[in-house]
Amino acid sequence: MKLYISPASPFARKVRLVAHEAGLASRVEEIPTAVSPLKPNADLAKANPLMKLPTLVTDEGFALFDSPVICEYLDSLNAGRKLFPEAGAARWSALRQQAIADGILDAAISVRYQTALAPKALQWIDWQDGQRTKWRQGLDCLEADAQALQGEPTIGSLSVAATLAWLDFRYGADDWRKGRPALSGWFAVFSQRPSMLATPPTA
Ligand SMILES: N[C@@H](CCC(=O)N[C@@H](CS)C(=O)NCC(=O)O)C(=O)O
Repeated sequence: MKLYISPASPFARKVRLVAHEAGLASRVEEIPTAVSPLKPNADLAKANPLMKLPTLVTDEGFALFDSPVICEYLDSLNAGRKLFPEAGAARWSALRQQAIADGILDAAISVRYQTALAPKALQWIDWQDGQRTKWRQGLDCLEADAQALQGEPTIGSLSVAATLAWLDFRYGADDWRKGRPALSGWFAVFSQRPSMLATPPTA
């Protein structure tokens, strides 16, 4: 399988974490790929018309995206304990955690694109503040329900870990830990997992 990634991408990291936790890392060839909303990547477009990372091309040559779909595909090949709980409350809790983690990233990355790529005259501060509210409230929601992250890893906790690590990487000065002791305590322990140590974000 070929996995198109950027070493800085938190969505790609989520997939890489799943590959490690599912015992599939050796079957996934990581292909560093440059993307930007301002520079179409014609090569990546052959596999993913949205030109986003991560994109997975299976051994059969079928291209999969976006990260929740890729993660579920990898888990379907997982011979061990499943990372997507199969049914019931555990499943909906893990999928909800993934949705919150991905939503925080959608908000934070859109702000980063605007602050890093848009000219000063096009900075829309009220809109950025609105996105920051979404990501702050998402973190508060994870803090309130941090107990649900405990236990063996799932797609939910792996998504949350990829998101928190990226916030440290890109928005370290914002200090998401402040006022969130349960979430930061959980993350300190989870960060020591071999899958986390094997996939640090790099610029
Ligand atoms: N919902 C997508 C989001 C993927 C995404 O936004 N990836 C970023 C990199 S972290 C990207 O490819 N950006 C390039 C672009 O927006 O053109 C997923 O879960 O995979």
